[in-house]
Amino acid sequence: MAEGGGRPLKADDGNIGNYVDRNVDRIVDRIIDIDAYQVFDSRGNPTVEATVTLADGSVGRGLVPSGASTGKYEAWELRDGNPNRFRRKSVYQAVANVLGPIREALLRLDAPHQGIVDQQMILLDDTNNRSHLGANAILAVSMAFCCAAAQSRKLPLYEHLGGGEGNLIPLPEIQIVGGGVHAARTIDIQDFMIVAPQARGFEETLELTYNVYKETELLLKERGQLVGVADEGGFWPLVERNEEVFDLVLKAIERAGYTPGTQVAFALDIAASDLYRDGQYRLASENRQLSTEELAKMLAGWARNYPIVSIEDPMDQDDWQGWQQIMDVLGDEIQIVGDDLFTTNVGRIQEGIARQSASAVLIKLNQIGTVSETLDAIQLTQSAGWRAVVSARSGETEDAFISHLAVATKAGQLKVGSFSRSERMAKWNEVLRIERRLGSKARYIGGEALSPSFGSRRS
Ligand code: 2PG
Ligand code: MG
Repeated sequence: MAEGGGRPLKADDGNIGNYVDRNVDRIVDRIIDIDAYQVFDSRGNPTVEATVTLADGSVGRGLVPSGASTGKYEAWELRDGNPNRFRRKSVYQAVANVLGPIREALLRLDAPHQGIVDQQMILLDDTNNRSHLGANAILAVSMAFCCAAAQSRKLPLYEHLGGGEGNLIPLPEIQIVGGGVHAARTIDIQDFMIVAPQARGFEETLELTYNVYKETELLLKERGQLVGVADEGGFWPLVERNEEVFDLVLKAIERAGYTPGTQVAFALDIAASDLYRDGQYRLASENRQLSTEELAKMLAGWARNYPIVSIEDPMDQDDWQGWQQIMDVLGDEIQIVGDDLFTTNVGRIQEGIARQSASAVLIKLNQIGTVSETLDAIQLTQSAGWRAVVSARSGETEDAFISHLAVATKAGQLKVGSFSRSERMAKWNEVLRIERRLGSKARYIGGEALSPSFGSRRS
């Protein structure tokens, strides 16, 4: 453990806060208390919750999610590894790191704001991947401070994060069927999501999704193929081949009275890093091994046969050539999203931009560990003319910070899993609340979020 403290910071210290005038970096009252404790996520696994109290009485809370199909370059989630406590998954050390060194350092700050608070924790951790204090310890405090600062400024979180400009209600990408490591690999593809490009409003999109979701459930029941729901609330079906899921959902779309392609389209997360071993992609459910070229060909075939508008992680996180191939074949027609490839890391996003490896970046706070670095990742993505997709994790909580983040940064797209289970619905419901609060200032982006020009207009 680091001895508490770290060196005092100057306002221009370090490399975060590329925003010249970032809304979230307003100075607020001193931090007078920080608390942390272990709570539990949607899989029942332990996670960190922290509260930050300011001298003016404002209190903010931060709750950290957790991935299952994690990228190799993600910030480190610190777990105790003690076989006698929660099967090695307890987070008591991360909690102790908040209550000890992080608390001590942050209570000393004279003029706290998001950039300084985050930078202080980064310096205190002093590793590249936050493995000393734990990204779960750091993020809980970073989010809690952000919420306390919003309260202190008497602003809703989206306005604190984005200023008066943050008014863009995102296009939802909603999972209908879950697979991969979220469903014991019954099927290989992790997320079969739908988007509704023509729906005119957020609630209309939700209604359409609800209808397709319910029809899918009925169909699976009729066919005796329903196992239950996967980690993110999408159905866990008994199918022989990955492609059967397209046929299933297409049927559900039609039975719900919608036209596939125009009214409802597919967005996929292949989570290909989970399929990759020794230079090959293994589709275990079909007992097939594919080379990079063969996988690219298979995905191109799917894109010809089915109305797919977005593919996330089509290739492994280190298979940069594979990403190039996918961009060459599909990049003009389909949004190509990097999740494990980029891990919300500015350095990796920069590399991806230089190589033109994708056209969008999945944004997850706990992949990088602080609110400031997440905002930097979004800003870099948008300034390259790429699209940002704000995303939840498969292990989620009741916290809805990301709904505010998506609206505030005008990301344009939000992915939080399916249309069931409260940890998912909390995010959709929060967007409804934000939309209501914004009133006539709210703008729903709809299908425009997927057009290449949306990205470039943001630069
Ligand atoms: C992903 C996420 C959410 P996980 O891969 O995009 O679907 O999964 O949180 O397990 O990484
Ligand atoms: Mg993913």
